[in-house]
Amino acid sequence: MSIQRLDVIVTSPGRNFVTLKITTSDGIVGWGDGTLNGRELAVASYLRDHVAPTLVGRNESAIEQTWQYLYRSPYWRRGPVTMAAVAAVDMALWDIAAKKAGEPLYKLLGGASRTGLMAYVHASGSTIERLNDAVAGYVDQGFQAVRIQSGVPGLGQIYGVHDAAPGAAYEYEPAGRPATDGSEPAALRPTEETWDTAAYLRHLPSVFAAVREQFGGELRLLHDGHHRMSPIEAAKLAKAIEPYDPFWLEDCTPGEDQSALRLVRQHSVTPLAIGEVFNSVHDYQTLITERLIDYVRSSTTHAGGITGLRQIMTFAGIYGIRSGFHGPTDVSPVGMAANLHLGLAIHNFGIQEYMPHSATALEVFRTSYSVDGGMLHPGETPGLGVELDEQAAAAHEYVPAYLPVNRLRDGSVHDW
Ligand code: EZ4
Ligand code: CO
Repeated sequence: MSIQRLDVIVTSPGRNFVTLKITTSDGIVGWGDGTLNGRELAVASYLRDHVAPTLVGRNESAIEQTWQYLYRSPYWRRGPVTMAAVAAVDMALWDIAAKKAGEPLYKLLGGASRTGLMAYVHASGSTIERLNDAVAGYVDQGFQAVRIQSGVPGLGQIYGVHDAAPGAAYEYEPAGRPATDGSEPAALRPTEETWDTAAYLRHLPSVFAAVREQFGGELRLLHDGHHRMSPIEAAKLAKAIEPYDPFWLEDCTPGEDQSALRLVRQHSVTPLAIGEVFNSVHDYQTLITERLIDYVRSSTTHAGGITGLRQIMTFAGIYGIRSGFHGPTDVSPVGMAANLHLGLAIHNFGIQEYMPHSATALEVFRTSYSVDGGMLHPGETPGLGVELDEQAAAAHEYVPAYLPVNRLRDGSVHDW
């Protein structure tokens, strides 16, 4: 048996997704997610032009060997485009292997280490009152962990903050269809947001205080700093929110500066999570060996698939570091399912981010994972348990969409 065909499907049911379909000579189909928010077509070309031609005729069951081949043979290692492409192939091959075995994928990864995966969801509001309303909606649904993001007085729209109608799903999509800049022919530009770290640092402790006041001590509260602070600013924030017992502070500094977290650790016991923009175990070397983080934020989609993320989690496990896999809507349902199977199997699972996909996206991707009482489960369907409906996918053409640009008040570009 061998790999017979690889097809790359770019579809945009409300947002863009890159999906790889691998078909074997005996007609089994495997699906992989290679979505890279704002750079989707780069991954699609990498797969179509550089990967697909080299894989036809290879043994589809040689998953580890194929991973190493795609990682080492191009000479140019790592990087988000490469590793999203590797991820797509890796997931599709694991999907095929599990379908051939007639088992849900987690059983091939060592079987279930737990009965379900604790999820955290996104609550946000332009004001503390609106944020608390959003948190209350999730608590009513049985969620035990909530990420809290709020507006900052004096700033307008900021990343990750959206006022949902009471009781409605959080359908905020950070990648917006770009505005045209008025030129002819029209040039597309990401939208722009204004940022002020001092204003944010002054405000955020009061947000934690208000949510704790309303919901008590048991609810797990998370917060995402979106890479916006310098090391000393991050230390200040980590220390300031410590009395409110945060579950974690995410991306307090730009992740690529690994030693920055030494300074944060010196000042605070607030647990730290980082890694959604990382793509290999090497990005974590200092963070893990020096125990500078508590949670790994990578997803299968951006870290070389199940094989790549499993390497990271094995390494992290030796240091007692747990998973907090990235699960935004720009990880497709295929990537989400891969996260869930891996999370169910590994010993050092921590928590799983859960941002539900839109109804339109779920008409294209048919899923069998579930959420119940705040717990996720990948389901018992053989393989990953997600199938893409190609006819439905074809109805949604790619639309350019980019994450916003973050600027300080003086117009300079800021980390975000
Ligand atoms: O900014 O997935 O923790 N989640 C996040 C996300 C990321 C987007 C980037 O594509 O920070 O909203
Ligand atoms: Co984040």
